[in-house]
Amino acid sequence: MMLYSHPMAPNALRTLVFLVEKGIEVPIEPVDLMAAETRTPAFLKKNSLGEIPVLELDDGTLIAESVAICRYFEAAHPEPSLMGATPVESAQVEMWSRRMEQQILGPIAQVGLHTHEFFAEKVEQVPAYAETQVRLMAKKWAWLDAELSDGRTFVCNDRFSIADITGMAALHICDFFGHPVPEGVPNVKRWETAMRARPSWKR
Ligand SMILES: N[C@@H](CCC(=O)N[C@@H](CS)C(=O)NCC(=O)O)C(=O)O
Repeated sequence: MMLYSHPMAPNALRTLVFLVEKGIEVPIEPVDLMAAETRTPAFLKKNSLGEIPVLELDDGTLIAESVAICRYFEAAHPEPSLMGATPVESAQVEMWSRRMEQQILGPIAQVGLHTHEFFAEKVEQVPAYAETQVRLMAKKWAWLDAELSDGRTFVCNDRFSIADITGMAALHICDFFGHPVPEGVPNVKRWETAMRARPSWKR
């Protein structure tokens, strides 16, 4: 088994944090993003989208998409459950996973895509669009703050899950592009402090 990954890449980081939280050790082959190793013909054979992470199983099966890789490990190692242990929990974690991906990770990722030179050949960059996404983030943090106003530490059912890990990936992008969580969202700050204190974040 081999995980093609890089700790600086937010989606790869999602899988890495998931594995640390599960206590699973997997051999990792670093892929140098900045050297465009994801865009070489050899890597494109592993993932035609030229993106990490990619998991290669011993029989040659290739699994791309960070959440798909997490789902594989959740099924193979159910404990501790990070994607919900019952039908209701699974649905709730999925709901929050999608919310954290679409409402939080998505907009901040668009800032990176539309401003960093690395992505210039990948998307038609519109820096003004990035500015709209920075403004949108303020609204999204406020939305999450209202959701967390019941005092819970974690976004779903007050139990750590992959939905929090997706939020951690968003924090990582916020750090990289210098867009910290703004003032005035104390409930988000409480969640952020808890995430940054986790051993998996420090790893
Ligand atoms: N939806 C994919 C997104 C993967 C993705 O965007 N990977 C980025 C790093 S975070 C990448 O490898 N980019 C390489 C490139 O654009 O050349 C997932 O969740 O795994």
